[in-house]
Amino acid sequence: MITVDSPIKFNKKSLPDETLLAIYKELIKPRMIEEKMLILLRQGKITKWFSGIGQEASSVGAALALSPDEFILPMHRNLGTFTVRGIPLAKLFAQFQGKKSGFTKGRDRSFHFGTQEYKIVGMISHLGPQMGVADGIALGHLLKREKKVTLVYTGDGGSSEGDFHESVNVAAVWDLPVIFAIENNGYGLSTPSSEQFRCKQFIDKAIGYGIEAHQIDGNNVLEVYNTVKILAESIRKNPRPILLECITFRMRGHEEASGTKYVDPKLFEEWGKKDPISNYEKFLLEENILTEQIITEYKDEIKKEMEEGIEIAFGERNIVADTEEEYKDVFAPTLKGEGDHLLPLGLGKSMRLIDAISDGLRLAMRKHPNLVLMGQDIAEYGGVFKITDGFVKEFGKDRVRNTPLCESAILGAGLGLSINGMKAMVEMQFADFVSEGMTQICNNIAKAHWRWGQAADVVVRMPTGAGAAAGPFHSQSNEAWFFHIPGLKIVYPAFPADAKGLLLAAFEDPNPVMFFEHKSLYRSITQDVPEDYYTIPIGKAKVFSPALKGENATADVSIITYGMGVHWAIDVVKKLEQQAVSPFRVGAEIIDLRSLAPLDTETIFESVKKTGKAIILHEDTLTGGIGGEISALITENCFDHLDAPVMREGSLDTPVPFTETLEANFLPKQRFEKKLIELLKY
Ligand SMILES: Cc1ncc(C[n+]2csc(CCOP(=O)(O)OP(=O)(O)O)c2C)c(N)n1
Repeated sequence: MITVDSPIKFNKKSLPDETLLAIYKELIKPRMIEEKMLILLRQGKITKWFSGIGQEASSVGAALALSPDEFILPMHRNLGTFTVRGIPLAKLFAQFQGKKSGFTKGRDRSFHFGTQEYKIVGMISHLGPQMGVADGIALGHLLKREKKVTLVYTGDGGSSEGDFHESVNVAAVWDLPVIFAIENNGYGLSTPSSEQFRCKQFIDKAIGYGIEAHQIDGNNVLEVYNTVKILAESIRKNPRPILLECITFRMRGHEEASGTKYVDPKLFEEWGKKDPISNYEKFLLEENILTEQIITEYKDEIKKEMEEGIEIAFGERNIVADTEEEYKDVFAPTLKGEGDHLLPLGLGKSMRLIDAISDGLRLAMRKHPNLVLMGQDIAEYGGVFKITDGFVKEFGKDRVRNTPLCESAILGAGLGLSINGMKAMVEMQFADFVSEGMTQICNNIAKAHWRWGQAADVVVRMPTGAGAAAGPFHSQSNEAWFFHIPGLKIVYPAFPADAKGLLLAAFEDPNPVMFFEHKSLYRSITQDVPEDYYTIPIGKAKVFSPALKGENATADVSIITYGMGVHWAIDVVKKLEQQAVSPFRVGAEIIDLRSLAPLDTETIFESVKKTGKAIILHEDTLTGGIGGEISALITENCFDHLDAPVMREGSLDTPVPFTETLEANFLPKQRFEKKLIELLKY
């Protein structure tokens, strides 16, 4: 563990007395709030507290050094960030108390919130994802030619996460104006640095990323303030990431319930002498800048503000749950016009699925100048499937960005761009690789609006599916991973015209959309697609009956499917029709879901109530697939109309095999035919 001087050596440089006093006042405020919180905790009036006592200087010094319109992304010990930014204490305490007037309406705890008003983006529990978000915010500033710095905190523990590596790496490659402030307090929960990393100090890590680094005494508020001021000024002129290691110590346990048994008591004694507040106070008194009278004045003022805040927050009635509101806030409302179905006007042109997606993407880039595309090899190379071929020429490299292999940081950057007023598309090179970014999608992006009202305007494109003998890591169907996550929209078109209209709708929608594109359909299916701009509403299925002939013909089975399943269903129905599987006429309504979330249950139920028989088909493995959910919905809602059990068919419950024969056996097409006949015979 690295130590700092005791007593701390302050250098006021040319700072005027008023500034030195203002810094003092800001420094004691979080300490006073914390001391009060610890009392409330003992009284059982609050439930949990992560203390930053001993670390106030790194939060306060940095926040004072930045301009109020520059984003800060704090962690769980940075109360000083919130107080310096001037958040009214009543609102802050209401947040801590889970009251309605808090920043998350009681939905998330403590510092887990963001606020555009105060330019703070609070953490999610997973720690590391903050850094990718900071990258995105900084990228937004860079692209808008705004000379602004973004500062993100992490701890010595959180810096072991892959997100640290990815985000610092992306920031380095893209010259992003970010200060990565590492508060090195020697512990990650109970784990000492010696069991967390092998390098001596964090500034050594910066060498590997090719970026600049500085190490400072994190307990010396003037050193933090002056350093961040100088670095921020320099970054604004010459955008680049800088790693700033703040050496400090946590004077209490990880959180109050965890105790401090795992810390050598000598450390508390040693670091107690290096307390950021008492040392600074002593310095100012010795310099005759501060007096006992001013100290009392400041403390009385803060005490009054605190007491008023506590009274308001504690006086606010507890939240009464309103289910409708809970649902409503999962998604950002679509602005006027965004949800409208824009019909195509012009004539169609024959396009393969891949051409239609490329065309949609191009039109979206023309329509939304703030849209940024990010993905591996998508720039000059045009992406592995060539969907963005030629895009760099038309839109430039700023907006069509090759990324390092850093899925998590890039998805985080997508959210960061959105926080900074931009739109983002992230192309997964293959849908399989999205597992690298699950936290960002499922915990950060999906929950942002419900947690603190921040729209996550991110489209994630997912080249998916089997059929090319590509083995278990380039063939998976993983839409069900996301189907279970509130806050995500999922689109999965089966035809070129739908793909284009739905992709354009996804870019109109301010919410995160997972856009699945079946790789085996990219070049195998062609359709007339309108060349102009149009959208198809997300959440609307399409129904058709391929084999029904004659005016009075009726369907006697509903096949509910999507993606490749739609084409398998059409083939099977046509085949059975041709064979005239006697005595059963195959009158089928195929419901091409097109969107999986929101799911068009109305269309499904309407069809099933008419036909009385339902089968769900998907390429995804059967167990835990979306078919199970649809089956349950049909049983619950259409039971009186059913003439047979609801059936499902999907791929085998194994990983996707490589060899062609094994893959064909894995996929459900053949079994579906048998199941369908079984259902018709029922
Ligand atoms: C991904 C993840 N793993 C584990 C945890 C549990 N956890 C919360 S804070 C913490 C320690 C963090 O240490 P550090 O980053 O050094 O910050 P400090 O608490 O010392 O300020 C751990 C292990 C978590 N929140 N998220």
